[in-house]
Amino acid sequence: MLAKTVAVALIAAAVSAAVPSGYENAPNSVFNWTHPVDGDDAFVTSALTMLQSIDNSTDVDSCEKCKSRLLYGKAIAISRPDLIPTIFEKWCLDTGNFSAKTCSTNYHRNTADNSTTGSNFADLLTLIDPLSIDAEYWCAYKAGGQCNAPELPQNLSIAHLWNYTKPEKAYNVLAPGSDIMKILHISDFHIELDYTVGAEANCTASMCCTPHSKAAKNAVSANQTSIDDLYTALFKGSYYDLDGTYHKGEKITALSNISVPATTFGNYVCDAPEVLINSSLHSIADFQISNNISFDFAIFTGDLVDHDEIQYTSYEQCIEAETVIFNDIKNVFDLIPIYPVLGNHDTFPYGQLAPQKSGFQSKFDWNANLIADLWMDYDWIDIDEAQEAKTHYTGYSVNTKSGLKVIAFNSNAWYQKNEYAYINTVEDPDYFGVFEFLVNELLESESKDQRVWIIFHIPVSQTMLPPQAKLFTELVERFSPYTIAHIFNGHTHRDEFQILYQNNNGTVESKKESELINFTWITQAVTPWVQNNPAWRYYEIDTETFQVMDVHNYYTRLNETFTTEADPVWEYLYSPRKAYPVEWPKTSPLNATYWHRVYQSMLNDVSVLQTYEGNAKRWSPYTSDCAADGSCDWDLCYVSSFTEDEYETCLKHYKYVSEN
Ligand SMILES: *[C@@H]1O[C@H](CO)[C@@H](O)[C@H](O)[C@H]1NC(C)=O
Ligand SMILES: *[C@@H]1O[C@H](CO)[C@@H](O)[C@H](O)[C@H]1NC(C)=O
Ligand SMILES: *[C@@H]1O[C@H](CO)[C@@H](O)[C@H](O)[C@H]1NC(C)=O
Ligand SMILES: *[C@@H]1O[C@H](CO)[C@@H](O)[C@H](O)[C@H]1NC(C)=O
Ligand SMILES: *[C@@H]1O[C@H](CO)[C@@H](O)[C@H](O)[C@H]1NC(C)=O
Ligand SMILES: *[C@@H]1O[C@H](CO)[C@@H](O)[C@H](O)[C@H]1NC(C)=O
Ligand SMILES: *[C@@H]1O[C@H](CO)[C@@H](O)[C@H](O)[C@H]1NC(C)=O
Ligand SMILES: *[C@@H]1O[C@H](CO)[C@@H](O)[C@H](O)[C@H]1NC(C)=O
Ligand SMILES: *[C@@H]1O[C@H](CO)[C@@H](O)[C@H](O)[C@H]1NC(C)=O
Ligand SMILES: *[C@@H]1O[C@H](CO)[C@@H](O)[C@H](O)[C@H]1NC(C)=O
Ligand SMILES: *[C@@H]1O[C@H](CO)[C@@H](O)[C@H](O)[C@H]1NC(C)=O
Ligand SMILES: *[C@H]1O[C@H](CO)[C@@H](O)[C@H](O)[C@H]1NC(C)=O
Repeated sequence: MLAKTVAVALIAAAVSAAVPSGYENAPNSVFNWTHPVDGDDAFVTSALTMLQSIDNSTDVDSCEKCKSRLLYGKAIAISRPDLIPTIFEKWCLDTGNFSAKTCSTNYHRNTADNSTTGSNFADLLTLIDPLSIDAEYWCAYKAGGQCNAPELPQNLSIAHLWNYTKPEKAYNVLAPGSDIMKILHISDFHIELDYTVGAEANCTASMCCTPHSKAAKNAVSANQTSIDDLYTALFKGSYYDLDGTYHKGEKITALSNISVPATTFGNYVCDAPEVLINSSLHSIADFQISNNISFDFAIFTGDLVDHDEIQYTSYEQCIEAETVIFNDIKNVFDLIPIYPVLGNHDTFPYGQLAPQKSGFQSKFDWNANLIADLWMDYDWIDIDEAQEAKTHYTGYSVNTKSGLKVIAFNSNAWYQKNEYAYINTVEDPDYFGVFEFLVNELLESESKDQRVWIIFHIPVSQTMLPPQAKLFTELVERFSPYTIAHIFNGHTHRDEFQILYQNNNGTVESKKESELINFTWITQAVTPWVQNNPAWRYYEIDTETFQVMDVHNYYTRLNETFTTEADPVWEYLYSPRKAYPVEWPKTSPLNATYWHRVYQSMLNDVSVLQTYEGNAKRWSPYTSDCAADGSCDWDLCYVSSFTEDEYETCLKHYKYVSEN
């Protein structure tokens, strides 16, 4: 409920208006307010006074204030959504609590030049129910924790989508056959389009390795000569030709006043220059040639656009990043089909995606149309699948030649940074229609005894809204082990896995081998951002059950490219079967049981934990020393949790490091 002081302030400005249906009982009729008639300036001033009154009130907590702002914002948005960005950006600045950058990112009206989301916020206000749990979720995740995350309603379910009964056969665990196919998994390229050889790579408060990198304070080191010796690979304009031959560019000297110059192939605090992306792609092509194999297909789990600041992230650059990378992939892999998904960066503005039901979907059609057509042009998906992708926010399903079905969806639908994800989170938790799409695909496959892989960018545990995370796990449980063979994610840039248990209450004791449901693969990135070596992997897949029998990881040591004239050397990193001390028959798949035992081994032996953490970062120079300071212990909670709630519970309440 609105506190009295706030409500009084709201009433003070009331003139008269129709109350939208459903809000008849809103506190003191907040909707009984229309803008002053003497122009927009007066409207804005009046609105700011109202927001100020909310801030000034002393007997309400930050959560109530945040919800009041949404309620009041909605009252404005009903009649003047166009003024929302102006009002809220000004309010944000006036509070003195937020940087100009934060206020601009969150509230400045949308333009094609900068990735600001004020117009998306206005869209949200017109649709959100500010008296519902949605407002609490918004205030928790979009407004920096002004509310605590609300209690997850226990009765959430999407079981009606599959007619409640799980058929007997769907409990069957299938045994692998004897043939293998090889599938490539690549992810998170994050091309830095304005990567500049010689620019500052030791920068503050900006993206490094760009013309706009802000140099670190006192950046020029006392021993500049030694720094120059450490970073000599300054070849501007280097590239690979279509045959994969590397052409070294012109040697330059670093700009003056640079403490650490950005070298040809990248730096650990920068996103990937295109030449690094092509180096990774050609290393894969070379691998196929030297081993005389061809991948049957590849999956790409998202993120093409870089992490640059909003004023350097434009609509044009989003399109350029998407088209440049898919074009590079097509050039190198030619006839090998790639099944991609888009990531949280692959949209404009950042992280946004509107449901069709919302009426705002047309703001994002350009992306779905561009991407679906591009994938179709490259022969990765056919015209029907492209049509499906256009209507499902670039989600689609493909029946591969091998008989496996790959289902891809756009995880921005449930992303905590997406304004549109806060509409009907609980009332209509499938507001995007993604669950219905997934379930229909899975039911169809189940009825045909077909196996399925599900691919999406953001793992369930990473900033997925809790109601949708819960429903997704319900779905995974329903369709495991018979239909869902595997789940693949990217996003974290680390090489990780996460296990789903039946009754996980965060304690080590509750994570029982007898209660395994499934797990997800999270793959490495090609971008070195932040502090990782670039990497890719391929799987050995059983051609009967489409389970992973082994996985082979390749990487390059980026620091070795800092001084060399040559292009990166890509090397074999590891296979879990050899790296982890878990007895596992060659004929058994790397399934949830296998990963549960790897987890147990990490729990009991810090050297195994170290192996995991090193592999997660591909042994970059920034790899933690796990034995030294317990700095890897969080991994133990992380790998044994599937949702953010499970992970937080594990971290907060329970001892997760074993006694011995
Ligand atoms: C709106 O405000 C006017 C003037 O204060 C009042 O007469 C009217 O009853 C209010 N309407 C509602 C729905 O609260
Ligand atoms: C809110 O408080 C500030 C600082 O005390 C004051 O300047 C401002 O007039 C107040 N605004 C309202 C609407 O009460
Ligand atoms: C601004 O910061 C002050 C001091 O921390 C806090 O009391 C106030 O609630 C904040 N206001 C907003 C709108 O965040
Ligand atoms: C779920 O519980 C909430 C109260 O926590 C209730 O309002 C809602 O109607 C319930 N929904 C269903 C589908 O039972
Ligand atoms: C529900 O599923 C059962 C078992 O699969 C099936 O026999 C029944 O016809 C289904 N009912 C509906 C309404 O789809
Ligand atoms: C990077 O910048 C920091 C200041 O932020 C400075 O202390 C450090 O020496 C710089 N590193 C190098 C290698 O110059
Ligand atoms: C400069 O760095 C080089 C290489 O690390 C080192 O050998 C040398 O002693 C350093 N000189 C000074 C003055 O620190
Ligand atoms: C938008 O981007 C342009 C060009 O980079 C910049 O000049 C302008 O200040 C930015 N506007 C905002 C509101 O950030
Ligand atoms: C968690 O689950 C374990 C095993 O299932 C049980 O022994 C323990 O009491 C539970 N703890 C809590 C706090 O629920
Ligand atoms: C994993 O595979 C082993 C051996 O094939 C099997 O015994 C086990 O039940 C499987 N685990 C799960 C969770 O399906
Ligand atoms: C690169 O980093 C690794 C890991 O820290 C280190 O072992 C290796 O010596 C470094 N190579 C160079 C050339 O600095
Ligand atoms: C999920 O994963 C495995 C593959 O490792 C698959 O065979 C099975 O169908 C699913 N269920 C379990 C319990 O692992």
